Amino acid sequence: MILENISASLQKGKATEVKDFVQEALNQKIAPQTILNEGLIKGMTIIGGKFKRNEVFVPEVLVAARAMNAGLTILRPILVASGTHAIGKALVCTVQGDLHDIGKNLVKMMIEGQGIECTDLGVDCSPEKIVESVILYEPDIVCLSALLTTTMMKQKLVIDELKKANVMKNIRVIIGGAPVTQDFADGIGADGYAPDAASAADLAVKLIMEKRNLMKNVK
Ligand code: B1M
Repeated sequence: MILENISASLQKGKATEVKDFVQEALNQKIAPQTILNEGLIKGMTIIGGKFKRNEVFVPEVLVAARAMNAGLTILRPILVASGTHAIGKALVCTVQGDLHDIGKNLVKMMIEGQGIECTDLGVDCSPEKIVESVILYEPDIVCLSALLTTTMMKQKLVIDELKKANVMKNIRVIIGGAPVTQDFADGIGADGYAPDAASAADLAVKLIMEKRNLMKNVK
């Protein structure tokens, strides 16, 4: 019932209600992951379907997205609490031309939950900005999110620019987002693809561990 309330309030864009229901669900000892998947993401998926069928439009989707982010502010500390000490560093962003940030925010949250320190570059990030940030922050992992078929090719552009800047050997690039697939990731030379935020976090840990072992063998 409470999960349905979260989903319904999110669809109406009622941010305060969503926050209250998320808190109530936590008080009822419902697992944070269940609240996320069966409350927040479920509501957003329903809105996505209505958006596709032209039953709702950008303003409704925008308020629903704000309500989703409001709910995530309550869940965030709990979902990231498991990470105690940093095992590595990640840079997360949504690529140039793309303003969708909910999936990216979830990836950041899950990665932090695995004890990986995260720098969030936000949305609409140009390849130049990403290259500069890689040089500045020296992350182990770069996470690129793209939600539009028109922006997924920007993920390739970022990898091309990272190669040109000669920094690919120090990092591992993970890509994801609704239109992205493993085949696409393989085709553009990404080090990994994850279908969802939790898998992205698992993959980040795996790649950091592999990278550490590789470095050890080189020394
Ligand atoms: Co947009 N939008 N949108 N939108 N929007 C989609 C993506 C769309 C599929 C809707 C549709 O038509 N059915 C469609 C894209 C079509 C396409 O390209 N094939 C679309 C469109 C067309 C547009 C505009 C062009 C609409 C317009 O203006 N006419 C416009 C573009 C703006 C721009 O970016 N330049 C636009 C705008 C917007 C809003 C601003 C209104 C809003 C975004 C608000 C925000 O993010 N703050 C919005 C929203 C909310 C959506 C939908 C409804 C929901 C997206 C979402 O947040 N889902 C979306 C429809 C849909 O997806 N059903 C849609 C929940 C989120 C948890 O899922 O982001 O997929 P998602 O993340 C998942 C996985 O993809 C994965 O993990 C998450 C789950 O754990 N993942 C990764 C994501 N990044 C990852 C990175 C990884 C690994 C996994 O590794 C690094």
